[in-house]
Amino acid sequence: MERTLVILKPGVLQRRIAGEVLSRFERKGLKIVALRLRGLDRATVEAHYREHRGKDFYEKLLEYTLSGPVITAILEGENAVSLVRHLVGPTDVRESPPGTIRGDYAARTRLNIVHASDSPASAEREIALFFEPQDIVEWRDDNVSWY
Ligand code: FUP
Repeated sequence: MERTLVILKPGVLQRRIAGEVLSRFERKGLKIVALRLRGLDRATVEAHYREHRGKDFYEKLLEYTLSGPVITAILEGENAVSLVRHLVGPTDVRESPPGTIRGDYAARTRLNIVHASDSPASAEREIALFFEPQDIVEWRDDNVSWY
């Protein structure tokens, strides 16, 4: 089963919408297999966003991501990476349709409230960056065939 990493960025806790955002992933049928509330350190965020180093929005992106606690989660399911990206919506909030998380909750791209891995390879790298193997809880669905 595929896994993906999501980060509910500081605005989510500030706005008290963590439950609502997590609920969207759960309602779709994605399974939470790791979940943690924490502040991130700069080195981890720099490693996470290394592809954006040097871009004009980079420092502001780091500043926002480090501005308060976040929730990191690993979600599991068939095609979890692309399912979660669809629920999250496009990076540019002007393009994010209503019904997506960014479409419904984010008015600025820099503050687009959630991160979700963009490929299975990124998911693997990001999961290893934010979680230890023992943080992941494997659990079975009993008699639930629609997920
Ligand atoms: P995504 O994978 O959708 O999170 O998008 P990117 O990895 O391209 O961007 C990471 C973060 O950089 C976004 F969540 C917000 C920020 N960003 C900007 O602030 N401006 C941009 O033009 C592009 C991204």
